Amino acid sequence: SNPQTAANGPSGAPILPDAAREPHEPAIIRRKDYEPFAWRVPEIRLDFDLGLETTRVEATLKVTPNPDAEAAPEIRLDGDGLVLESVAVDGEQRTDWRREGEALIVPLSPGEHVLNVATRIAPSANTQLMGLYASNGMLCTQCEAEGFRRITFFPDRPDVLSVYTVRMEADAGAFPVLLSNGNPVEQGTLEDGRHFAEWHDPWPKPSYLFALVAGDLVARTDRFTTCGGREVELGVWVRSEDLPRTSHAMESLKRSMKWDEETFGREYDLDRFNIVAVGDFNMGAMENKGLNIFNTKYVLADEETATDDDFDAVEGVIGHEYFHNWSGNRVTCRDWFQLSLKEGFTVLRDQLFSQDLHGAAIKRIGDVRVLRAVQFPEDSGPFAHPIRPDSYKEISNFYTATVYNKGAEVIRMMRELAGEAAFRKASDLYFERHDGEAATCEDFVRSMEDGAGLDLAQFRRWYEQAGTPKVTVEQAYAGDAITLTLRQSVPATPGQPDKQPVPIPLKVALFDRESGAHSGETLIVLDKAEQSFTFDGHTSAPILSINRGFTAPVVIEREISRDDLVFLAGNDDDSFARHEAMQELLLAYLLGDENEDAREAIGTAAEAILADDALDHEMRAELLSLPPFAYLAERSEVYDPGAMVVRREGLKTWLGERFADRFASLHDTLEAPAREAGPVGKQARRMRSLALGYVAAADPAKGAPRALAQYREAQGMTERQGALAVLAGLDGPEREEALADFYTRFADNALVIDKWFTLQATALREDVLGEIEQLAQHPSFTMSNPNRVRALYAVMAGNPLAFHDASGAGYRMIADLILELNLKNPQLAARFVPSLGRYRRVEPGRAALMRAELERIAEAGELSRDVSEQVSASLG
Ligand code: 0A1
Ligand code: ZN
Repeated sequence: SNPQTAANGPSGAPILPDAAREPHEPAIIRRKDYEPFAWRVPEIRLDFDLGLETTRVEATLKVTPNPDAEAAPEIRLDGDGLVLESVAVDGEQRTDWRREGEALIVPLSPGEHVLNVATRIAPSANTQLMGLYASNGMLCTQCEAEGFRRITFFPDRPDVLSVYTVRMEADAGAFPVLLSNGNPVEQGTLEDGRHFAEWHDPWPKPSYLFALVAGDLVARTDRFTTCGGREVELGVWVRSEDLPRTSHAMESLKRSMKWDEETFGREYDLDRFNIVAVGDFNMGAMENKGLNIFNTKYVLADEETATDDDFDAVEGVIGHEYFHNWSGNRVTCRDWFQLSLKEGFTVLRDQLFSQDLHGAAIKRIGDVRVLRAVQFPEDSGPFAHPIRPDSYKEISNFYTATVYNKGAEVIRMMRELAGEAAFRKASDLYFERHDGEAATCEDFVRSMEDGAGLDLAQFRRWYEQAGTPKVTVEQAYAGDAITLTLRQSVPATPGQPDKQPVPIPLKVALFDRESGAHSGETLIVLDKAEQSFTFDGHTSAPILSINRGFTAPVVIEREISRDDLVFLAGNDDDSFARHEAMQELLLAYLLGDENEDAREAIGTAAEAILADDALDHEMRAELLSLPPFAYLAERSEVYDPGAMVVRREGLKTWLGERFADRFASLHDTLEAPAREAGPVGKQARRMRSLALGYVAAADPAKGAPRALAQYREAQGMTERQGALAVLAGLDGPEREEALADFYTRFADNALVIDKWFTLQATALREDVLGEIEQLAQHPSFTMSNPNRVRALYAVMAGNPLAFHDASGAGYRMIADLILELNLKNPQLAARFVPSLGRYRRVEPGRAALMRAELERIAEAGELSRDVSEQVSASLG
């Protein structure tokens, strides 16, 4: 046999380095180097002999030369950690193949061929959770972005589209359910207690959308009839004990299908749509064609165990993955630099879906809060990249808030510029033009231009430049006219020292001081470095409301009096702008010099918000919520976490004292409404728990028994968690009772135990870092489950008292975690690096400690590509 078969050691274990291990500097992949693949693979058949310890895979590829590419005398197939058994071409065993690193190269003469490659893999040993892996005794796959090469040798790139036929054979007792993409074709029993199933997916797809699931699962089933009359069988597959928590997921799926028909004219295209919930998953969920695989966190929900926010997150993620069937699957990406083509668009689609279902205002405020707390810091940090990056070392590192959330904002701006109807026309054109193709962001922009009649020449800079633009606003009032002078600057980011102006659409309104009203909104587009806009007909200087609805993802700096902000916080008819005015008041106090008047203005605005009967309680709570630490850090010139905790929590206490009676009475009177079904109950629960937090901030001795009562009498997880979040930050027997009760009550529910870890790791307590150390030793803690790791450590990294402990012990804890997970689960490990990478913005003492931890990681040797790329970017 081929001497190179020795690439597999005597026991069959590969002796080649795993692709995830990078002894050298990882190579840089560049967008400008794109070349089409030399071959097409119109069809692939996969035969799986499934087992937890060993799985055998036989792949049969039909390959033909790609007429759009330069001809090649061989085919290069990606691989990663595979044990190669045999290679055949057109039915003949071949020995003239060779390996280049992990890749398999097979010489091929011109023309059509059938390639046969047999490999073996070890799902139980797969701790990276990429490729085929085991979770709670079941087998499942994750192939995006480059996981398919861990299953079989294949051109694992999104521009190679194939029709898949998959046959799975397994023990019928351990794996009674066998699922794959598309529609089921055949199933049957075999000898020795084994069985098989065959699935066929008629829609050509890239390898990253392949999926299979084998396990002891049960399904909630339902049906959906599409607008074109297709009967679709729906299934939500879970372990049997989880079945009672699947109805919300199923209802969300049906709502998603209907909404995409009505809003985007998109109809489903298979006879089956299956969702499987998996307990061990690196991300939220995955849009595999016809077989979405989900983190259990985004499927399972009932009132006992899931909060209102959890319910909304399930619905949003179900929508997101379902919407990918068109924006991602029917039209996919040419290469991974185009990731925002599917992700930005699909995030926008899921945001609009949630807005339509539950109201636009609250959803928009929440989405912008996430953008500012996560994406803005990324955009101003060492890992800043355009929504369409120019280069990467490890693509997994680019599943970022920039590609996803800023990507969505960029498409939202096009929608704003086009108007809803024209945007829909352009979206239809995009789907029609590129159906069945692997497209680019440029294709999308061109469809927007042609379909909506826009000129987006300059707008394309949003795809090219990183960094959050800053807009300053000056106002001059003369005669009866107000002139706004706007200046924009896009900050320098790594590799992009000089920036060009971008078009910034800003919705504005001018409030008349006397009447307190405005005479309509205008959309202005700032597309130069400096530009003036004049509005006449104002008999007195009006009050400017700008970037209403957050039409552009920018930072606005304007000179505005405190009184005018108080007016807008109490009266702006755009809920986002109203919320924004309140946030500006809060930021002015929290980021400025401690100032009695600034705090007083917050009190005046809060008074009006508490007294405004026209507000629902959810919006009231939204308006009265303090900005998250991540955004305060981002807006600080030099962030001093210790001082910020004192300032922010001090403000909370001050507000709690000032409105002590009001918050106590809200907590009392909202008890009954909080038990109601529907939006009224949800709104009441939100305000009630916020009020509880203010009561406790002002007077822990009053807060603790109130919180314990809310905990004990809670009718569902929203009330229970709301109470426990407050108690977790206090001292005393109430805290201990509730935490102990919570643990025993939900001991067998992993997702709720995650909350138990999270609630304690979030607490702003003096020795929270020591408590987190203890929690890491708790028998329920495990490094093998990503949800559990995030529940403790991702939360810890966001807790200013824990992470930024002045001793540096918090930074060391995160660095140790990164090193521990580095090879075991590189993706998960790499996600923790940016928290240390933000050291440039932190006061010098802590900054030095943070940087030292990054250096310690860099010197630790054998880093995964994921961690290595993040660490070297962070060190700059
Ligand atoms: N496309 C998915 C996100 C996703 C990406 C990578 C994954 O593997 C680690 C998993 C999921 C989405 O946008 O939902
Ligand atoms: Zn997505």
